Amino acid sequence: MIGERMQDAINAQIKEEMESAYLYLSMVGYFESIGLEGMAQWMKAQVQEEVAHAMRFFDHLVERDGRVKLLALAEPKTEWSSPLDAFQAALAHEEYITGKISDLVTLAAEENDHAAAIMLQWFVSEQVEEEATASRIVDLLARIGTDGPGLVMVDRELGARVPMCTPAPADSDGE
Ligand code: OFO
Repeated sequence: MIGERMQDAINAQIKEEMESAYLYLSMVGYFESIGLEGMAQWMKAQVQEEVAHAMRFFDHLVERDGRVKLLALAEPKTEWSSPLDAFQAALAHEEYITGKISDLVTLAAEENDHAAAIMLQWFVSEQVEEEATASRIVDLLARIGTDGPGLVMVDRELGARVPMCTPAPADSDGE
């Protein structure tokens, strides 16, 4: 059975992960609106990843007889001044999430919650990757500036990202 402090903190983290998904989904809309479909595709895959992160926390609570309590999500921003501005916001958001994971690790130690500590190790490594990926894209976009062909190239590269899972096509008999 999970302790109450950790249960509340994990419920709060489920909200953080879902807000990450919501923010990135808003960025999908932004990239679609300016015709950068590769970046939109990349962000769609990121949305799936964030929902999967929320589900890891959700499942951890359920497995340990905790109670899931979903909290209201904040409305995300909808406009950015450029693709670089959007990816800089994504990087800043990942840095913020890294801080949240770090707080959870500290709490797990305080509470002597070894199960949570082990589960959180995956997130510690994942955040290193999340920040590195966003940072690499920010660097690329900063280097090309507003150069049209460069932007098209980066858009094409990001569009090659494979989503975690693709929904099965609807049955032809309508089921
Ligand atoms: Fe869940 O890692 Fe991004 O936010």
